[in-house]
Amino acid sequence: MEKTFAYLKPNTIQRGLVGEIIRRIEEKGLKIVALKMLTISESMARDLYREHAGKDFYEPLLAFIQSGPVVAMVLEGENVVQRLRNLVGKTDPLEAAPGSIRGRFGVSIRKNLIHASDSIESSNRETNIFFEESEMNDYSLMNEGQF
Ligand code: 3AN
Repeated sequence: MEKTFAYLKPNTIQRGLVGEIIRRIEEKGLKIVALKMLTISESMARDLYREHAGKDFYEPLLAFIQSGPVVAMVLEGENVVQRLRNLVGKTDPLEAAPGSIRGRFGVSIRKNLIHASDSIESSNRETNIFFEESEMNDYSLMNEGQF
C-alpha cells in the first residue's frame, strides 16, 4: 500500500494548529500509521532538504525547522502522496488554493506549516530519516475505502 511522509513545522506547534491540521487529515479519510513529536537535528535537516543545498533559502530553512519541535507522521492509502499534496496546497501560501492547509493558514513560504513528500521515492527516503520500520502501525479505519 502506498505511504507518504509529512511533518508539521515548528510554527504549526507554536500557533496551536496541530489538532486543526490533523483533524483535516483525518476528515479527508487519510490513515495515519505513525506519529510522533521530535526536534530535528542538524544532520536530519541537511539530509531532508539536501536537494535545496546551495539555494539562498537553504540555511534559513534549516535554522527554522530546527527552531522548535515538529510532529512527524506517515500516512497510508491509495494515491496518498497526491491526496495529501492536494490537501496541503502549493508551496507558496499566496498561490495555494484557499481551501488547502497552506492557503487557509499559511503566511509565508518558509513557514508554510506542513511538509508533505512529493513522490513515493521521496516519501521512502524521508520516512527513513525520521522513523524505524517498527514504528509503523497496522490497523483498519472504520469505513476504510468508503470515503
Ligand atoms: P514543498 O514543501 O511544497 O514540496 P519545496 O520542496 O520546493 O516545497 O521546498 C521545501 C521547503 O523549502 C518549503 N516547504 C519551504 O518551507 C521552503 N522554501 C521553498 N522555496 C522557498 C523560497 N523561495 N523561500 C523560502 N523558503 C522556501
